[in-house]
Amino acid sequence: MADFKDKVVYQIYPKSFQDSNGDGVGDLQGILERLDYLKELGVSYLWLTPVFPSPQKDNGYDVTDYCAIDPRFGIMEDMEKLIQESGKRGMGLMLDMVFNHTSTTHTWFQKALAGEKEYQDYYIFQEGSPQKAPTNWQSKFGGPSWEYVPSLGKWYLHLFDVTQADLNWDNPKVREELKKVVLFWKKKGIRGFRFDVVNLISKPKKFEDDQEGDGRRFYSDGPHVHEYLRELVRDTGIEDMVTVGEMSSTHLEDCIQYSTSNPEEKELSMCFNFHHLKVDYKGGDKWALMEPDRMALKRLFEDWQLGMQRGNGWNALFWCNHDQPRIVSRLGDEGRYWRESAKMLAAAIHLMRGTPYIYQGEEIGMTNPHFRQISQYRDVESLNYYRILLDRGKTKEEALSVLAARSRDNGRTPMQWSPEERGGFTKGTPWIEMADNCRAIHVKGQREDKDSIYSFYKELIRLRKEKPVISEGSIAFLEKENPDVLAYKRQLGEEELVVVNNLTGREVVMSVPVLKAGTGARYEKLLGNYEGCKADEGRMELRPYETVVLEKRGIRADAILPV
Ligand code: TEU
Repeated sequence: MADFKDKVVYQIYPKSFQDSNGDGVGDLQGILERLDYLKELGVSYLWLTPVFPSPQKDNGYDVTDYCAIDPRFGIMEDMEKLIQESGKRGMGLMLDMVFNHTSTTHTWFQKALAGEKEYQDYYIFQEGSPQKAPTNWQSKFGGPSWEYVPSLGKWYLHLFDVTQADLNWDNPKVREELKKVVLFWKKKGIRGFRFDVVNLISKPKKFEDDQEGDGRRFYSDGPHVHEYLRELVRDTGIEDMVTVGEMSSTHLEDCIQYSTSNPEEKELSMCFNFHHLKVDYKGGDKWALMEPDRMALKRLFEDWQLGMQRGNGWNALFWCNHDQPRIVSRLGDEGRYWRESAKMLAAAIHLMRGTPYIYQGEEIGMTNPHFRQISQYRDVESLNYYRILLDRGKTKEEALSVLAARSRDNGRTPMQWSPEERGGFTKGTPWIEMADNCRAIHVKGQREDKDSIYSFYKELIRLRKEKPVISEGSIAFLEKENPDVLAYKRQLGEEELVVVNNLTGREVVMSVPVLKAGTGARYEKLLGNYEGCKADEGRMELRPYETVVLEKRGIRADAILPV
């Protein structure tokens, strides 16, 4: 069994982490320079988003060659050194395997285009008239998900950009090719993998129009997905490595199956799902703004935490990644309670049942960059949707305000290392602008400060390693009907933690029955983001965005309440 329950994974978006050669693009040498910082933070695994050769239409998620390094990030020797140097510091590298699709510049696709039947079978080509796509499915980035190739008289499927052609996993040759890729990196000393949208790999036998939606119900957690994953894991012998699947529009029962600990049915160590990050999508539409629905957020956490516990599955816990706006801008407060809210959000996630992921910059409370012009955006999805929003009748200002809240570029601005110009990220011109607050929010200012967001994350990571109740304990939810508070109890034998989070910027009073005198238990504050803790007989007063973690210190006849 891979050990991942008491560990924390740190996600690096290499393009925006650290530039070493002044070209404005982060690189592998840059990551090497920052390994000591990551060691000090205490994380155990580093997940690198794709650094393989790519035309970068989708920032590396459009891969041309899975077994090489894109020159903009460095050379293979840099990767080998990174594996070695991370290992010396007790950290393992995880690579991002984009196996649902390749770039259309991949030789396989090029050969398919040149008419080689063998390679056409690597992808999902369908005969058809140029006037009518095989189905009405929509691409995740906007527009149709089929592209017509006149020279072949066929359409190919692309669930993402038109330059990202979906692979045909029903073809055993494709599965063999991808196993070779995993083995190549395993041999190099990679310690784990993140599999991109891996629950989309199995498409239905028959392609039909979706009368209700964009087609996703036909291919999300598709017909052979579990079988194909089991085969990949078995044939590459990665059962004992840390593996995480990114699951798009997934289902609980499937995630239980993906992450089951049963060795006979081994698929992955854990799953990302995104349901909790859609609670501010109006009518489920990412591009329609709405205040976050906190009750929905709580219910989703409850369903997934309790469901995965029941089924013995394992969650990847996260708020942020390179596709998401910054969480402090989204569910916290960028102003007065910036520090408090960033810490509360961290505690809320890190102390649940699962393995936490930290996305670069989250540990210092990085915010959205507040871009004001379309020229500041780089992401293909944002650029497409800007046009779509205008076509739908939005004004430029309206469309820009939607992007400022929802664009994936919100999470992609360069890491803020120091108050110098360009945040210590590069000596050149960054490929995407820095956030406007980069002189105020940076690693340098927080590293030595015991009260900083950074120090709080460090403490959460340390506690997880130290306390089995966090890594192994069971979870139960408290205060279920209160939309303002996310509260839960963790338990392992005699060990017990009560975690209480005020999700609002207001003072909130809540009842905590476990704290009632007469229950015989005694609790002490283990962690929080304010001085002390306002608790009284079975009742707590929470300050704006307050988080309090109480630890049971044993049973006493003269039970006293927390300090
Ligand atoms: O993302 C999958 C995915 O579906 C989303 O998170 C996507 O960004 C969202 O639907 C857009 O609204 C993964 C990668 O994380 C992402 O960066 C890639 O663009 C995508 O797959 C395609 O490889």
